[in-house]
Amino acid sequence: MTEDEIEEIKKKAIFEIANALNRKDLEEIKIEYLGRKKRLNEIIRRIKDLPIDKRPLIGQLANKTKREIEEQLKRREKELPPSRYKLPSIDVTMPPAHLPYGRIHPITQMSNQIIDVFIRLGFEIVEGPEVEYSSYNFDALNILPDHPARDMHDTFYIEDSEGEVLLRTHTSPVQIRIMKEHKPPLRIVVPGKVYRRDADISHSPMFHQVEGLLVDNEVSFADLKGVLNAFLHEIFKGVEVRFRPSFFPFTEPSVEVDIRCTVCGGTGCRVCKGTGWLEILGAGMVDPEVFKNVGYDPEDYLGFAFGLGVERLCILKHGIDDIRLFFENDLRFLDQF
Ligand code: FA5
Repeated sequence: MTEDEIEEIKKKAIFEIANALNRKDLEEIKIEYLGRKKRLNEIIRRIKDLPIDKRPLIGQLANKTKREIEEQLKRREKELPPSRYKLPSIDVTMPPAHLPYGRIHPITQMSNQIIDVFIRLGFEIVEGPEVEYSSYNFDALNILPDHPARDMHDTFYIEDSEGEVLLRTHTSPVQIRIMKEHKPPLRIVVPGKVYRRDADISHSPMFHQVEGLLVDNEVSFADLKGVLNAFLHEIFKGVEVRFRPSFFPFTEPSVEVDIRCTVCGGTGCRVCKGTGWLEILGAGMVDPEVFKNVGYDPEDYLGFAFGLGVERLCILKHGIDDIRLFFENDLRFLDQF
């Protein structure tokens, strides 16, 4: 072992240190040159095998070289940018962080529940456009040109050169679309969004309806009552139901259906406005004029239709007092369903 060998080691180490690109390289160089069983320490360890007169010189040179390499390593370390991707150690046995689960919106849950009941009763689901011709939304349903529902104050109209176009105000125009394309027997339910210029604690400018339509040769008001009773008893177990005469331009006779107030049980409260009853849907026997508008002969066919507000049902089922809660996207509210 000569001074030249030590000098050679020093030169190589300095060259490698100067070319190190990161702290990991530096760490490897340090181990290679200064590690316990590596180059310089190996020389120091073997000094005892040298002739006695050479030992002090080689020993001093080896120690000096070691110090110089250490200094060079420190200097280069300061030049290099701090390592950015220092990975923390990972404990693979740790349980994972809690991931919040998404859930189905209460209105969608309610719609699905409603549709499920009608599927079991043999109805098919169909959908229609939310942007609709006023001829389908109003005229074909026998809603005359001077009807207040057609007013700009009640309905969102859309500019269109093809004719009068609007955001549908109910799901009933889908009755027209289906009857124009299909011959009876028909048994459909239509879930979907509808739009009106309404906004207070029980009315929203966008809300959801489920429409029902059944057309066949022999259909009676008793069939309508039977289907709606079966439906309401599925959703509100054991609740008392009443049918009240009403008016819709597209059904004759027409009814509104009430259930016993789910909040006070019928004694009268703020929600049922002291009446003990809550209106839940509109329904009736399809008006012969509507059949004529879609090309059916009213002598051949009879039918019933109904339309219910999904938010209304959801409010009554869960005892919620403000419809706007459904659309504010506050997770503290939505997480409860
Ligand atoms: C209709 O929309 C008729 N098309 C229903 C119908 C269909 C009758 C077939 C006969 C045959 P009405 O305007 O009453 O009817 O609305 C039906 C339900 O929608 C109401 O009972 C109410 O629950 C709900 N509703 C009406 N306006 C709003 C609103 N702005 N926000 C939330 N729910 C509403």
